[in-house]
Amino acid sequence: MVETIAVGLIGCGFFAQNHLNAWKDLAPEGVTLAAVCDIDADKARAAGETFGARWYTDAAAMLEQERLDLVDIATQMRTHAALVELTMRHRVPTIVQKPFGANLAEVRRMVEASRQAGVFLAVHENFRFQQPMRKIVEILRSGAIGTPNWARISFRTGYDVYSGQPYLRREERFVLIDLGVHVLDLARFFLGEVEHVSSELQYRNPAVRGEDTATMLLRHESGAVSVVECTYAAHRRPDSFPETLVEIEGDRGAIVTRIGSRIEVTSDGVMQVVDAEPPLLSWTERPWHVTQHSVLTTCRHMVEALRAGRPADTSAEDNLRTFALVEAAYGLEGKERPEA
Ligand code: NAD
Ligand code: 89V
Repeated sequence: MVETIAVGLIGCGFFAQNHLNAWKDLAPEGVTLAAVCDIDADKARAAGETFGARWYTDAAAMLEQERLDLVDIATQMRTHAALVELTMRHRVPTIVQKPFGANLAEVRRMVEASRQAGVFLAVHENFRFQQPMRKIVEILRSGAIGTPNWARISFRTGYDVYSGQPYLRREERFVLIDLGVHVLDLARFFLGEVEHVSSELQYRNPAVRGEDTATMLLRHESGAVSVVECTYAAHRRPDSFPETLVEIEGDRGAIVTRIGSRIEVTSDGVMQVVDAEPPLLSWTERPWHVTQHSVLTTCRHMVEALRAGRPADTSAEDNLRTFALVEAAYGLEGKERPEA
């Protein structure tokens, strides 16, 4: 009999709808969505009533009144530090949506708060948990392409992300912190730690404030080199949203992904196709389903790590390394990445 995990969700906005559904789907695995919270009472009430949870408009009140085993923070980045400070003070294990914080100083403070408290803190960095990305790591570990020494990790879209997330238009630091954080994390996931990063940022869409295109060049500690790209300003057909397209070359072969979660693996001159498309769930729909499905696998991973008493793969300490790459790509072009 597994111990029940009572979850409290903070933030019931656009993306949190996926978290709500994921926690509901994990009920057979011993997870209960006990409480939800949003400063907007209409959103908190709607989430509470739809998902059968008690609802609050004040996170401090929720933490006082509930006995929670896990808090899931799905608010925007500028609110994360204060909410994490609150949950660490209550010694409640916590997951935070990406971007972990608004800047490196905040992220370091959150990591330190979790270290001091000795309490589980992890980042909901779901790209690593997408089915095709996990399959790629499985192929790399199998040795099928030999030692990986070059990669391109690419998220290029013109999909209208602004209709669901209008605040993105107003961000001064935009695509690198919003999307670069995902693809830089994938670069670490596939090729290991990074010793050098350089970047070029572009402002292609005059209707948005921040940079909407980032092209990064990374040298990994292994000696491998990767080109890591993201843009919300591409005009392509077909549009690959929300898929990350990956090419990795090794000394025995290559991995190339195509739209539709199709992975072409060449090993010693022979090419095979692997279908890594996630299933459609009752609450997922195209084109978002690859992302939505990964929310479920990310939440499941968090619960498993918590139950096992080990840090998540995307623990606070791990994600600090990804966040440091984002900051390096913004500010220290061509220099060594800041120490995590
Ligand atoms: P949103 O603005 O739609 O939702 C955030 C909600 O948090 C709002 O309803 C707001 O009222 C509430 N809120 C703010 N401060 C609060 C507080 N102190 N206590 C309780 N509630 C509070 O934003 P969103 O688009 O859902 O984005 C939320 C986060 O999810 C962002 O960090 C974003 O980057 C991330 N996101 C991740 C993915 C992904 O694939 N991982 C996709 C989209 C968004
Ligand atoms: O992660 C995000 O915030 C989203 C994405 C579409 C990439 O999932 O913008």
